[in-house]
Amino acid sequence: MSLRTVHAACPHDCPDTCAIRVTVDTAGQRIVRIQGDSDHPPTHGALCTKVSRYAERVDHPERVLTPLKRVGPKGAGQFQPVPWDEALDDIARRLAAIAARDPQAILPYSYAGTMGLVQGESMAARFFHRLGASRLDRTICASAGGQALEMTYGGKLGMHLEHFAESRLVLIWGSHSIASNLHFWTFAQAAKRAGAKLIAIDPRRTETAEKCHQHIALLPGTDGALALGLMHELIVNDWLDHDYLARHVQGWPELREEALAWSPERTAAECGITADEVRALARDYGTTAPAAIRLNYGMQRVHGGGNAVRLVALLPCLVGAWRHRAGGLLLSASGWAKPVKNSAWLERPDLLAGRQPRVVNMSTIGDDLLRETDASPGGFGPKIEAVVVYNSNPVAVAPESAKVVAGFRRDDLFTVVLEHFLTDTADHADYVLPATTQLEHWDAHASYGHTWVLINEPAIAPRGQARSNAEIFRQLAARMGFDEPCFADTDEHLAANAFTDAVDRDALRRDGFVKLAVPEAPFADGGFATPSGQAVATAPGVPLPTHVRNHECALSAPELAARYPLAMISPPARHFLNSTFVNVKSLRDIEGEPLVEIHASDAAARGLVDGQPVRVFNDRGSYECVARVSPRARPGVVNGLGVWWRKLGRNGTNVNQLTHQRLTDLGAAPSFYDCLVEVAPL
Ligand SMILES: Nc1nc2c(c(=O)[nH]1)N[C@H]1C(S)=C(S)[C@@H](COP(=O)(O)OP(=O)(O)OC[C@H]3O[C@@H](n4cnc5c(=O)[nH]c(N)nc54)[C@H](O)[C@@H]3O)O[C@H]1N2
Ligand SMILES: Nc1nc2c(c(=O)[nH]1)N[C@H]1C(S)=C(S)[C@@H](COP(=O)(O)OP(=O)(O)OC[C@H]3O[C@@H](n4cnc5c(=O)[nH]c(N)nc54)[C@H](O)[C@@H]3O)O[C@H]1N2
Ligand code: SF4
Ligand SMILES: [Mo]
Repeated sequence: MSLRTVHAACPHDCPDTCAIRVTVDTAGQRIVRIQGDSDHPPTHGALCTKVSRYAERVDHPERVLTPLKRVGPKGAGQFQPVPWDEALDDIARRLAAIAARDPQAILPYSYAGTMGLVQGESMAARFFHRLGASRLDRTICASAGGQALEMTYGGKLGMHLEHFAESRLVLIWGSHSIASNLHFWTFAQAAKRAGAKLIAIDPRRTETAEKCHQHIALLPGTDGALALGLMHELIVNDWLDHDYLARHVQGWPELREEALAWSPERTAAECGITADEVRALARDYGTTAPAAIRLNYGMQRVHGGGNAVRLVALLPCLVGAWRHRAGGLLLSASGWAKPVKNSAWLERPDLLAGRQPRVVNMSTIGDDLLRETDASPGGFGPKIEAVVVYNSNPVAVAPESAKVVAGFRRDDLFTVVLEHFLTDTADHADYVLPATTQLEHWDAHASYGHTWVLINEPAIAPRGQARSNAEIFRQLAARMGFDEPCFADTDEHLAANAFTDAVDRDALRRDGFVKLAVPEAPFADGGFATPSGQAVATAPGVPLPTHVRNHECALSAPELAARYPLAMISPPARHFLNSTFVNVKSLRDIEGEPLVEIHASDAAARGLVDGQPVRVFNDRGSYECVARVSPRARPGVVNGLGVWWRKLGRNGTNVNQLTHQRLTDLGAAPSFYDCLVEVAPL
């Protein structure tokens, strides 16, 4: 047996972006071992359960290994294999016919199935820019918090992951780290062993919250109020860093006025917690240094998510936490890599050649697939006639599934899906094209949870007839007659040049990863990336952040709450990654079956017992699953875990049957966790 070990990077939408070593038997193309790279400081050789079983995904018996053409009705998932040339010729012919009328009737739909710079938006972006297709606003996950960070700090910038180990107080705010940010949890544990206090702020009593010293179970969508209440206490007790505020915060006097309106009592009433919890949390935060906040995207999936992130992001400025490298905040670190990514070269927006195709928000795909042509000024524009999906599973993950499904079932919609598996979305395709996995292709990665960049070398040859996303778009480009030289760039060339010369390429190839040059304590002396160089509370054209209530809650929508009194959040399941891995049996067996966690008092009021099949419903639909009567749920809030594949669920639905398409205050993102429901026995 001849063994070879290559450097890889985990491609999944996870802040950890682990460095991986893959060992293969080159003769048999067998995957021998997949292990974390112990030399990589932020991820130190540990992989999560999902990816340590990656071979099960790559060599899954149900993997799509040939191009497939639809033979049954739309959505039935009935296909027959066809040769590559036949599929690509037909797809190019049909796209060209639509483009001849208006290329904007073609919509690319992609997200972070892989976070790779090559198999994400490189050749695909070149292709759609050259075509003049509609542009996709990629809002489904992080744009509310992202815009909030841009407004406050001037970019998606935050602490180094590794420095959390030295913090004395760690607020784990809207983050189930053990599930979704495992390597952060390792550093938080190190801090705990050294005497730090850990506090979780989360409506759900997660395994992470359980292992913290304290858990504050606020109502979903009330984080902005909590941040203001904390500021109130920091002000009245004078736990402020006046020098830092004066020099490095723009709009502090106005923010101070706003915060003084949020007494602990008012805050507690809004958040569904006690005034003493507010006071004690403020005391801990105001009197412990260095204090660090690990904020995660879960808390911004509500109407006021953007304002809430702005308010939480200002807290470290009030107490001067940024002065220490182990103080401050981390929501996303992706902005640190922005200057070293060759994005314009990878994606070539110049191929638009002055055209400005309309922009479609991926989070309202349900409504948008059902829209007719509206050519009036400011109108929707042409009806969507074709969708090309890659790195995403919108039928499962987008809000208000009933509409998404109806859209994808349109007989007059031409749908191409690049996939590894027959997902709920692939079932709706006219053509499914077999894509390679991370073990079979080149890529280059930055991270949103740490400050390193990584390379991914192919470990095995493509399985079956699979081709990389970039290769598929290269071949479509050739058939469409796009003859610009950039359409000849190979995957290896794209990966090798994904970063600027600021990244040491030899070291990247040799070690698999390189650390970015980011200051130890980036805002110790201000220096934010905003125009003023200060953290912004308010500035000309930038309104003061305030608490914005949920679209759907008892205070904002009392009539709706009378019919649907329970707030439902739908955070990630630990052994799935969004809808990825749901079809890997050993992982699905750990998760069991689709369920909703409900507090004993809410269960008793509805005559429900643990394990009972239930219907979770609202005006948008009904989702059948099992009730788990559990202290993980707080009164008034139910937790529908994970984005299951609809076809593996009880009645062919998942939680998104219940969610709506109303957007967040900033960033035009979905508000998945801002959703009222009722639960009844089935
Ligand atoms: N295992 C696993 N890991 C993942 C993912 C996955 O699906 N599975 N998803 C990945 C993706 S796409 C992302 S974007 C990242 C981050 O994804 P996040 O969605 O941030 O993931 P979590 O940290 O698991 O969950 C967020 C936590 O926020 C809590 N929460 C919900 N609503 C509120 C609220 O209003 N306020 C507060 N304070 N808390 C709230 C939830 O109960 C949950 O415990 O994780 C990534 N990592
Ligand atoms: N109710 C509810 N809904 C949610 C969330 C929630 O918390 N609650 N979370 C939201 C969040 S944070 C996000 S980020 C979105 C995620 O939504 P998506 O980005 O759609 O993520 P996945 O569901 O993981 O689907 C990714 C797909 O890409 C495929 N894929 C992976 N690698 C490749 C590749 O190299 N080539 C090709 N062609 N395909 C590949 C995988 O097989 C998988 O089917 O979901 C959102 N939806
Ligand atoms: S999913 Fe996250 S924790 Fe798991 S291997 Fe990938 S990057 Fe690491
Ligand atoms: Mo996400």
